[in-house]
Amino acid sequence: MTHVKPLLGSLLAGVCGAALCATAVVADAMPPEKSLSGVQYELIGRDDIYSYKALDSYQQAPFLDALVAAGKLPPVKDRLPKEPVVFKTGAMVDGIGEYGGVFRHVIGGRPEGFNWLAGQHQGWGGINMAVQECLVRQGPRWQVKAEEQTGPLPNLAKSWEWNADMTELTMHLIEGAKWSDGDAFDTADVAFWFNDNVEDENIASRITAGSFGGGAALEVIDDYTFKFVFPSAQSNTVIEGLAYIQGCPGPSHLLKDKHPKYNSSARYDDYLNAMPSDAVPMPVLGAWVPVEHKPDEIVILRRNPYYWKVDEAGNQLPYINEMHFKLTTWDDRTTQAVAGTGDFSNMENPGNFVEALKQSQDPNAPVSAKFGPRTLAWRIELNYAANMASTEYDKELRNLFRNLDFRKALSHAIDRDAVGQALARGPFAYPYMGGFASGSPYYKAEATFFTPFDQASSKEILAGLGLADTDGNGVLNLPGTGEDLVIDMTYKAQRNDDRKQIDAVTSQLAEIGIRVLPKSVDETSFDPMRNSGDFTAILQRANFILPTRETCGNLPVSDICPAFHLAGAEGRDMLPFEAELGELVTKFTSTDDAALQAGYADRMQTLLSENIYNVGLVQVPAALLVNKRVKNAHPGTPVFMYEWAEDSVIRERLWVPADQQIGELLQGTVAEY
Ligand code: BQZ
Repeated sequence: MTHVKPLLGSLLAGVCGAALCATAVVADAMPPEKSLSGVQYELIGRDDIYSYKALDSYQQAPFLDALVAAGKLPPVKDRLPKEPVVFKTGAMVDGIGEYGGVFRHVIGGRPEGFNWLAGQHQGWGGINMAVQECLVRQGPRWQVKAEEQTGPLPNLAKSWEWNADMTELTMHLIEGAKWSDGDAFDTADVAFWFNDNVEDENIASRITAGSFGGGAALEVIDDYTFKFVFPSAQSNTVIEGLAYIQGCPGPSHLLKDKHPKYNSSARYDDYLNAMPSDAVPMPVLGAWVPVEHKPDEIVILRRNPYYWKVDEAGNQLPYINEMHFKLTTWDDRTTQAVAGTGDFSNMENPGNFVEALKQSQDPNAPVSAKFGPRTLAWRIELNYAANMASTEYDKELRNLFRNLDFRKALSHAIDRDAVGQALARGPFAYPYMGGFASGSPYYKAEATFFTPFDQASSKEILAGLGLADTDGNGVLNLPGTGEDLVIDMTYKAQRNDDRKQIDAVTSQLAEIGIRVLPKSVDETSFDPMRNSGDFTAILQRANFILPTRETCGNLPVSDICPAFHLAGAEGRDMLPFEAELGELVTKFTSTDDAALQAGYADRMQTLLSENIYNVGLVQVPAALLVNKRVKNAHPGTPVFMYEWAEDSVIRERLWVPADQQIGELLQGTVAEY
């Protein structure tokens, strides 16, 4: 029997049922954590990175001159907005760049489609973020000093203000920016995104209307001004929800006609597939436009001649002409970055750490590797929607999941040190108990409940729940249906590290009489599967760092959030702590007081870990690998903090000296519509 720390004594009253008190609460302090982080950097002011300003003159990538001369493109000054985003030289480590060349990404995902408004992803690994631009921006925020951490940075919305009682947020869009096909970007696009996607319940938008400030309404004021009207007082924190992947308008001039609201013969399925993955190019606001997609091979993007950002010398960005996304595997991304055949990797696969670190020590290695804090964490999500189960067996299983004692039995049965060593030998992994990963500014070890490895407790708890191996086959039988306790556990087929953890968990749970049946799902179709709620359990990596980022994936903030606890036809049968979790999110977003927010986050962390909302496994740090020939990749850029490194490294500002540039496959071309 493990000890219960005095600090956690108050918990006993709340959670242990009379018969189980001796074993049900086995809480302990988190073991000490050893940091591997070797990163140091200087923090700067919000406005030191970029501002919005008209310059006297503008230049463009030289090959565009011919297109302008041939009348295929308007002159650069007419393609740029009135006041473009101007990146400041002082914040660029290698300064103003040279045009041209290729940036080679390697990714494990495959584009699901380009209708991100309807929730589709484009294959991850930075391709989503190359095409989507959002109202505000999180990536570069890691560089901003604490005193100026007032929220995300501007992007398509260049400024905003609140009314006196904080119920109306007025936002001002950049004026005169254009989609990559030359169409104007304005409030028509924002209204379409919000009114016809976010607020349409038939569409699995990445932000849900109900959770955004308690149900906001959008009012268009003029072409470049709109406001959100909230039912109750909000704070700046609500703006966090308007960054990637949530607040990113799409081309309404193309999509509107395909939306059932505007086209009586269109169905929602047609709308979802209005921008299929092979229909390139499509209009984007991002710095590069997909112009070629060879399935399972490559997606090639070319510079967007209408991109609305420049440097202080008036050079239109991006500097790099062509982006490649080779479609292979996530492990290959690291292998290729280390070998120098790829330019970028979020080294997040512990299986590669030791080898990659060794190779990158060589001064001639194409990349160097430095670890940041632990921000990558894996967990098991159990499906709590018993009232949506389609069979008696599923219903019994889901009811078992809903029982905290059962979740404790699972958690105690997992040897997290062994799971960590199965991923990578060495000091990389640290136990994860759900909630915020340890690299989150909101993580506190003292607010985190730790359930140590203790299979004797697991067995006792399971026996107390009436689970016994009645047919002697080594697997416990469910008291109701009498069937074997088998948990189908879904994971992403392409993720080796997930697979290794499934294997470890399968053998560890077998030791307490629970059979895990691993089921792999292709990463491309994983999201629709998860959103449908049609699974028993999922093992996957979660990136819970901020309460406001992908909130729907983690917390009960609306009927479809999180996917592991959907509301059925009769509504959601809440677990005892879920209402409070939802309220904490509302409280968190309705204040700007950092101390209050930290308090709410601590409470979330406690609720999440003491109730084992998800069964945490391990968490690891990651290291960003960028090829040394690429300039302006700021040292210390974290793999994942406010956003993934693809955004934090500010790719539109990256450049490669002409003599080190790699030949472009589609030299001289831009997207044609
Ligand atoms: C980074 C990221 C950029 C999604 C995805 C992927 C999806 C999840 C998550 C990561 C990949 C890379 O992560 O692993 O390093 O490049 O793309 O978007 O795991 O399956 O749903 O949240 O971002």
